[in-house]
Amino acid sequence: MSEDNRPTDDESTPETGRRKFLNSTAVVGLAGAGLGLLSACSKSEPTPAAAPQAKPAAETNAHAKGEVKPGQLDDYYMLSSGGHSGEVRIYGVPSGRTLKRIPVFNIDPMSGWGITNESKKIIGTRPDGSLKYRTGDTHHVHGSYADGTYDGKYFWVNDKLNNRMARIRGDYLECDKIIEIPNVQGFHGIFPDKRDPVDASINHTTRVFCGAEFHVPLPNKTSNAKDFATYGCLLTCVDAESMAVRWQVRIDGNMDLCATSYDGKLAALNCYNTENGQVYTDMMSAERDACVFFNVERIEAAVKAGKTKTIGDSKVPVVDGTKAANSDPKTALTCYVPVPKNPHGVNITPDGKYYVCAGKLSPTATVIQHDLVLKWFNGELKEPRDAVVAEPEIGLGPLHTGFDNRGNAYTSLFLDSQVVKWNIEKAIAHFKGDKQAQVVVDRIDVHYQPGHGYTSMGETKEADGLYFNSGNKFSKDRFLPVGPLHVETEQLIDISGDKMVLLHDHTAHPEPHDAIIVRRDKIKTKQIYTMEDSPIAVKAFEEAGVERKGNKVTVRLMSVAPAFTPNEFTVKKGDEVTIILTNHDKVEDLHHGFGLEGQDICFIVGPQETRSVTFKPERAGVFWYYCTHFCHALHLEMRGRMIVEG
Ligand code: K7E
Ligand code: CUA
Ligand code: CA
Repeated sequence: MSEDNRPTDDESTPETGRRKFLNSTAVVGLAGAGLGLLSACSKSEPTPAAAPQAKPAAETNAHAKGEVKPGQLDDYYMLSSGGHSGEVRIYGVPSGRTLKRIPVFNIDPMSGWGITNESKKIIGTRPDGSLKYRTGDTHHVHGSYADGTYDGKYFWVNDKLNNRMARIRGDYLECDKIIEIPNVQGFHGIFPDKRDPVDASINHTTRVFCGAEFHVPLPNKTSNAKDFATYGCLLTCVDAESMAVRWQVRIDGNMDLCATSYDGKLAALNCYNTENGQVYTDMMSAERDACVFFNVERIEAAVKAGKTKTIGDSKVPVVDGTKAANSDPKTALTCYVPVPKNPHGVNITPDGKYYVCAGKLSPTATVIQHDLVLKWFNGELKEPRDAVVAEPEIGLGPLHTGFDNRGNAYTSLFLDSQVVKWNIEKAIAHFKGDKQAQVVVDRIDVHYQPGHGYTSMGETKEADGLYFNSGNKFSKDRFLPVGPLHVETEQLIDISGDKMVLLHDHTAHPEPHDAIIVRRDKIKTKQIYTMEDSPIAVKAFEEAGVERKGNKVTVRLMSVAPAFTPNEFTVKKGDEVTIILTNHDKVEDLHHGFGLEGQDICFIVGPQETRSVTFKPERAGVFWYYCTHFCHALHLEMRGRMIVEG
């Protein structure tokens, strides 16, 4: 056990650590039972950085066979989308243990997300104070980069349902910002850039690119509904820091998933509906669709030069990225590389050389060479299709591709229920005419129908080639049946050898799509909040109590285990009551909950954190508030009364 009670892998016997933890809790408990002595809680100082002490697996390879013994820590964080649960999850890899569920586009009574004033402000409210949205559909989580690898600062996730993008800050692993993207529907793929295409000194993420799948009338007016010529899709660029929408690009076809180059120059999005079809038969009619490349530097210049339009009420500058307007490579903003019909995911190799676009309806993967696309933009390559350097047949229903650090790609095959390992250089040799080249290296059955698959650190230049996680869409017979709706299967595969080896299954609540597997030293979390960060913190006992201004009542509360101060307050029926609660406990993990009987209010406050809620009591009477989060031997006794006068 380290100084700050954090377990480390050096802790040989879990038992020792456990006893120490219980001891320190008992001390806190006794101190707390002394009733509200603040000094008793400052025993343990805030511990800002939580990077586990032991070396990550990339150095020790400690868990290469996927075994994490009791008391041991995982080597990676896996940040996963939660689909139409609206949340983001964190799993440990290789164990598959669930570490956290981060509420984002959903409502979460445990933490109070969508219930506290602070979270409502992030989600957005209507004039009457109610939430603007309560649902979301997350597909893709990606992290901010510095020097071609994760810097742990931010993570972004899309909401396909209400066309929003959320940011999660890496230190608390909580959502801190949500924006709406104008002029689009079916917002699907996202990817942060990895460096600036113009300013060489900016070697970190400053933009996030967002694709949109569904064609909508531009502008979206009922009178345009039958006029398909007005329909279109846009690529959106969002500023990583301010989260403002910087610009949009009008394109032909639609935008599905996204990848960005390591030099910052290009964003690539696969397009399955070049036909601009409204029904699936139309969307499948063309033999070829496209992988569309966006020249970021030129787009930024066009925006600066004012070669833009706006759409409807939106003030976002929109540049023209359609084929017709970009036929001259030397000035083109976009390059449409033809690929077999209805492709899905696009991923870039860790060395930054190739994009792999999966075939979906075609049993192929298309390999597009990055510097050849740049050559096309310089007028040195005749046709965009000439940037394709391989198109191996790999199996049925290829969707997504992960990479190791040895030149191999791992593609999920939805229809075959397999993951196929194939070698990129061999595929290129085969495409050039070397029919002896053995492109496919190995295949492994997964259970069943995989969607996304991704490797440890595989979206960075630090890809380590140790693990591949297969996110399967159907679990069928893999787990105890729990009624008509089955749990999803996540399968961890050891890719460190020539042959892929299935290590284990773990469950996931429906329904994850994409995830990233981030080495644990990349994420440095804070364990304690900073009281000063909240402008409304109740900083001392003298500040606690009730303040009335007309029918607006502010109740300032403090929590110190095992008591709320004050433990009684009085308001009137119909008052607009705001409760502000500051948790004065400083011990790591010592959260208190605040549940208020009959008022639909429930949230937690972490050590040194402040949160607030506003509501109108509708009935007179006595209503207990109690601690919902087990905190202390006297947790059940931690409560107080709200008296509502009629
Ligand atoms: Cu293939 Cu939304 Cu990334 Cu699902 S998407 S799997
Ligand atoms: Cu405070 Cu339970
Ligand atoms: Ca198509």
